[in-house]
Amino acid sequence: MIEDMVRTPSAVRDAERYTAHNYHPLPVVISSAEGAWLTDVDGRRYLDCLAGYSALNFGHRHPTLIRAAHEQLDRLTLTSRAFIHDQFADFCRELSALCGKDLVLPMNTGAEAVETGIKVARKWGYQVKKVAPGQANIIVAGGNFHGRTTTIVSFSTDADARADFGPYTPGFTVVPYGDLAALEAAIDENTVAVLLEPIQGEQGVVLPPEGYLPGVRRACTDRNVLFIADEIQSGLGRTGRTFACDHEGVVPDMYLLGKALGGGIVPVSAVAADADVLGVLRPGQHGSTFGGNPLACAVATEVVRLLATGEFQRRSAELGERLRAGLAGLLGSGLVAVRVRGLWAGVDIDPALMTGRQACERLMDRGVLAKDTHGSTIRLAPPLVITSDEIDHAVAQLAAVLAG
Ligand code: IF1
Repeated sequence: MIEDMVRTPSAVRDAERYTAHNYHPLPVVISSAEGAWLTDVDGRRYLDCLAGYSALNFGHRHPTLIRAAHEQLDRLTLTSRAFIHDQFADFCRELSALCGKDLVLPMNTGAEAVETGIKVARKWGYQVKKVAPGQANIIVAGGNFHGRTTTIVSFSTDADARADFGPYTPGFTVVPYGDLAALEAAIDENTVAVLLEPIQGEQGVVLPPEGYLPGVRRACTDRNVLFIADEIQSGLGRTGRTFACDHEGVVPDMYLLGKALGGGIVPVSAVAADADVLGVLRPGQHGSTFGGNPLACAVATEVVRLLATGEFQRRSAELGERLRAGLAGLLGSGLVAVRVRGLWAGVDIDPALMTGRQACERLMDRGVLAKDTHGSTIRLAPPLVITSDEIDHAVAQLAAVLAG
């Protein structure tokens, strides 16, 4: 059955028949990948401009990361939180140094990191800020995407992500993204945290207004509120800096990390914060079966070391300017708006021309894989190993699609 599915051109439809979540994937079945390139079951090659929603910042199968995984697979893959293993200390020490924070708490998926951040902020609120029991409130932004657990979708403003998953978790206040006055007005004695994506990915790479993030930082400091930055998609080199917050010199109280932290090999996420915040957790109060497992730590430590060189941040910044110039050249020729930071772009296509989905299907026919976010917006987020020629190639294919 599986063999048949993979071989036949209707493999995607067959896969959708046998799976519950409907991602409405593009009609392509990938069988191998290297660097910025994917190969499908029929041997066709595609330039990857989605990079696993930014989980593949270092490219497919980066040799350093694959080697680390192979070596660890031959030694130890899993213990438990009850027995520390020999990869754990390096991972926590080197990731905390990269973040400039005292402590790191490893989990697996981005949503688990977000849930952990919510739990830690609430516990900090009750034990440190002395918020009345059960009254902790967290401010979030409209247009947010932080994952798909029932608590996280409770504060989503996306009907598709939220509808019919109630009853919803209370304790969240939604304010318009980018509106500092609204955020300041929403803070009260029960506010324990502000949870934000520094750049909103799913909304179509929506950049914060100049000064917004520093303003949030100041408001949180002044009002004794934790600033939690969800850098699961925007972090780890994607925008040309280690963290998207770095562009405005903002240091949050807590970083939420995931996606690229696992090098495109294993799910790895983490919460990084100082001891006065993460220290509220005592043994037995939080954890997970696979969080911080030896294989995850071995790969993620090498990811941190790749980032510590600054090479990927530099590539993202320099090549991002080439991407920006290329896309700006299409404004008025099918594009109505372009938003770029590093190698991360959201482009709005003239809705009269086509939808984002249609654009992505036509790009696929031209050997470029990208993903629409909604309406006529598509996101371009190639692996940071992409070359300048490949960027020019991707832009040229988009130009051809827009020209019809
Ligand atoms: C899907 C979107 C992107 C994230 C941020 C937490 C998470 C994500 C900023 C949760 C995950 C993924 C999930 C995937 C598609 C993709 C996505 F389209 F959903 F919104 F990237 F923009 N914070 N984003 O972007 O991390 O639990 O998935 O590891 O669920 O459709 P996760």
